[in-house]
Amino acid sequence: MATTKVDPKLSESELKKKPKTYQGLTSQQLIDAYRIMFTSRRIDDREILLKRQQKIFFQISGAGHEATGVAAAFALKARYDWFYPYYRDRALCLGLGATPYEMLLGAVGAADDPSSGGRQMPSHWAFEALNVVTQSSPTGSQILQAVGCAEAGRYFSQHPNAARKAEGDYRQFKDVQFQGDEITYVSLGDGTTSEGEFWEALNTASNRRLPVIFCVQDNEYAISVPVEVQTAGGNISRLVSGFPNFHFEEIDGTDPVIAYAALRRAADHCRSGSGPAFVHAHVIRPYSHSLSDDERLYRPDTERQRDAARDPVPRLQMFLLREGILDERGINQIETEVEAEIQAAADRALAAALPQPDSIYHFVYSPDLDPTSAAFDTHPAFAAPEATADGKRPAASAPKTMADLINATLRDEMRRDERIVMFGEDVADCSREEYVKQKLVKGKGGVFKLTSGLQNEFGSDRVFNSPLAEANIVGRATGMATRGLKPVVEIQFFDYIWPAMMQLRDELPLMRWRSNNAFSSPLVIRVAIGGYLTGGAIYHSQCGESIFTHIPGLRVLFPSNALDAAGLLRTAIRCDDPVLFLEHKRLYRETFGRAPYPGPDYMIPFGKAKVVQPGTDLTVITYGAVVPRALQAAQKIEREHRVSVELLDLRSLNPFDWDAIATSVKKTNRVLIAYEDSLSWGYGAEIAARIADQLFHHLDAPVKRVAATDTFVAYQPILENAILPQASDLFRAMKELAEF
Ligand SMILES: Cc1ncc(C[n+]2csc(CCOP(=O)(O)OP(=O)(O)O)c2C)c(N)n1
Ligand SMILES: [Mg+2]
Repeated sequence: MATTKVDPKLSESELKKKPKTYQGLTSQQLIDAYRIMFTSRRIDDREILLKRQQKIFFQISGAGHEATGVAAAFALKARYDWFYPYYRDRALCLGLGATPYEMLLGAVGAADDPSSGGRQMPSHWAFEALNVVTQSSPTGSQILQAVGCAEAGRYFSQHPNAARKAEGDYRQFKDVQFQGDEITYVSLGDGTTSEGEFWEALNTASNRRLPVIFCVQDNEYAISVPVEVQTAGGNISRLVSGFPNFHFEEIDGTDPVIAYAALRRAADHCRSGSGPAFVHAHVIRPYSHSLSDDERLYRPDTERQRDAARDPVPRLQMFLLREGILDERGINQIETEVEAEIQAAADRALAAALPQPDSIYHFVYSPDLDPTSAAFDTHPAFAAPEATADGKRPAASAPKTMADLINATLRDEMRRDERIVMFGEDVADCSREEYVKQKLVKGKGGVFKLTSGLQNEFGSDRVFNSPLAEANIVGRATGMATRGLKPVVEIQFFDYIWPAMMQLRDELPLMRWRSNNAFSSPLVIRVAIGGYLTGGAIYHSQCGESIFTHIPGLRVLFPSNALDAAGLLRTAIRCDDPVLFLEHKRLYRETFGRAPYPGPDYMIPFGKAKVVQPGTDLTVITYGAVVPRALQAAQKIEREHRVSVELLDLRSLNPFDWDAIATSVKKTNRVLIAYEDSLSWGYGAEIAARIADQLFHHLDAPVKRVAATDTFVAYQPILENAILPQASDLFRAMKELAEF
């Protein structure tokens, strides 16, 4: 635990007189605790003043939560354990070693704010050197990440070689540290226990006996909503008590001695490998929810006075006096020193350099590894592939399906990089692995069999099934990747990606940008997408890629053939950014676009379109399953009307190949954008807008689009055909455009 000043030390004779400890806390530690708690409260007070003076722009306090925070800092190990705190954890962060100056830099939004460089609101803690991982504003989105963090720590202690640095891929830029008996601490408020992700996290931590301390700081309110409205029966401890493998504590979190004892027991349970712990700390919230809230609107004075009597700061002060640990002079001395330190810190923070406006694009993506670069441009080596786990060695030249080559790429990369782990629904060959060992069953390996054989070859700690919970998959993967693992996870159907949307929109792609490059979570999410299935209907046919290309920080790929899938997937796995890898289900086993195995190092850079066929009369820009349909239409129009179509397959949707588009449109002067998703607000709208904006003078005809109808995809094939863009629709649009 770190404090910034030397405390009034007890003299030798005083120490002899007072060998007494308080649940293991020495008198000196209690003095330290008081200094930290008082510092925390006074920073809140200073920020409130600065906000009223309009020198800072937001304030949310840790007031009333200080005792639990400082107890956690004392019970855990700074720079050793991992921390996913929430905004009330100011005292925890001070206890771990963060300084008032650093916190006030955050309040000002200074360039040197260690949490975010002025990008996040104050109290959104991130301290790289202290293993305090960047947190966000959505309540509860940190909890699954904490679970993934704990899983990564365990994985590295079981696979220490995986932690080694390697050149030429993301590992070069990701230092891994781990401790065999480390703990991950995650905290949240009482209201946040209503979020589904909270329950998903407890479930997995319990099931996998993970060393996670869940600390619920229950101040009885979530803004104005009281705990009995959030939590059935009004007490979260009662509801969670059935989870196996947990150590449970329910305590008065305004008493640092009680809180310390509980957190020590929790830590002992976790460190021993027995499983997670749940600490339910009853605290108070004396300063309203935030400075934007006035709790007098919904809490009567009687209730507020009752809370005030439990205020942890005066309570600890009284305790120190009563126990004779400090006298009034000692208390005064600490308080004077703290006031002076905060004054100096505030003066410095207010004078600190502010971020430059032109820095806004820094760290949207990795500054170290550019997946569009020539380093990811390699030639296929069409030699015989490695033997598969079952000893089969496919013929060198045999064309393979997209499904085959994705499976082969995953296998190659898992052999090459021990940091890769795979999980998702049904991705394992067989969770009850003894069935496979006893040769009772062959194993499944994905509903589309894309991960087939990987668990059998690489083991159940590298390839395993997740619960049926998409946020669980993405949230845990994000936490793992923050620690240096490379999760390559699967979302079984694009139609069911939505439970993970909070993680996908507010967490994963922002880890780097919001922490000003202190943290990052490069990983791959493979998603089976798309229709043309004859019976796929509404919930097994969806596209919707533009929703994800709209998210800065997320790379989005959509290959149309086996070779591109292999090359782009390998780049995705080796790169240093989070990647959404969209695999069209209809293309998995299609005859179109098969290719021989291109070797274990074949890569395609992101952002490079492929000219499927060159042409001179008009350009068709497309990707995914529309590529073979557009090709069919292009060949027909060439045959029947001598119209020469240049067909571009974008392959990579973010980044996309603007140069290829511009070159082609300048040549043909006519352009059609075709995509499988419903027409309005789709991916093609952005491309069309850019062409209109930047290539206007090169156009001889309006920019056209062909896409699905603005409906969902229906089950009956007659309806499906009418809804999804067909070769005949493309043909008609090409003809109109050529004749314009
Ligand atoms: C997902 C989400 N929904 C709503 C909000 C707005 N919000 C911020 S804090 C908060 C209340 C949180 O209450 P609790 O979990 O009890 O924590 P406390 O603030 O009381 O410590 C709400 C509703 C949010 N930040 N995130
Ligand atoms: Mg609360």
